[in-house]
Amino acid sequence: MQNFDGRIDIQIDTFLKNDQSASLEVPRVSIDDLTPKRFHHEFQRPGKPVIITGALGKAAPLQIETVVALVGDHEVPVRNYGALRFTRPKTEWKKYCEMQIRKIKDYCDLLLNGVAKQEHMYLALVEMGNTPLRSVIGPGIDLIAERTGLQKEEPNDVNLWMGPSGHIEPLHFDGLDGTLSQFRGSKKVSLFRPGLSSSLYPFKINSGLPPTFSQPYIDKPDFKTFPNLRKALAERQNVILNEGETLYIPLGWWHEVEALGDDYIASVNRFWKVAPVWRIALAPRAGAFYILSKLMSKTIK
Ligand SMILES: O=C(O)CCC(=O)C(=O)O
Repeated sequence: MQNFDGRIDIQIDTFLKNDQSASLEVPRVSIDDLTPKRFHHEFQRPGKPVIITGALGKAAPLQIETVVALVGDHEVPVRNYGALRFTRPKTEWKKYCEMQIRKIKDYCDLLLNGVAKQEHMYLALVEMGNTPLRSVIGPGIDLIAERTGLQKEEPNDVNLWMGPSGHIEPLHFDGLDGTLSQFRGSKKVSLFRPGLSSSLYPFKINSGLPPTFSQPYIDKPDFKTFPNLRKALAERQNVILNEGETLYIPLGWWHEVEALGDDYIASVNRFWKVAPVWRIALAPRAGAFYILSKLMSKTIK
């Protein structure tokens, strides 16, 4: 059983202070200093996370009023985790979350009146490519494509994430390269390299939860149930992603994302082709998902 009492928090604080996470820094690079050649050699080819600054320009901060004016009437799926889910061990969850269809403007009301925070409701991964909001959030992402040489993984374009401060999107990895761009507010992103996967205890296939998600809570670790988690935590990389910044998350890197501040955040992510394709061998678990998705879309070459 997961222990949620105060004693364990104190032990964790002491543990985290003594670990090596402070020395594992993710570099920041200005968009002006990037060329496709540099990005490919320093970051994409070796599969190294990097924070890109200055790409989003005046589009950040993206205000809720702009979102409501441009796409308020769009109906989208909203993740509803419920007030109690994060008080229970993830191993007791029956499914990842409930999904509700809402108009974006109605979700924004819930963000402003505190209900979204109380009920852990998150507007996540909502495609905005064919909407009027693209004209605001798209140019920064297009600039990133131009300066990094990253190539969009069709058919996805720009995905909107909006949520209350304090929300934590649980630790998981993706089967593609990704960027997360902070259009309003800031986020804390905890990163773990793909080689640490077994120490992060992914859910088993057929457990009801996706095998791309990790079972333990990394900030309330239960070392009795998950003893090897210590190894992963010793290499945790914490990033504060500020408004206007973009984090490159290579294929297979585990990431947990916490919304900071005291009201709401807005972010946009984009998935990119993995290049060179042999990189899937460096992240075998994510590579398996990559190959599976290619087979399913019948585009494997
Ligand atoms: O921002 C978040 O809450 C999660 C983002 C994410 O998982 C991603 O960009 O891959």
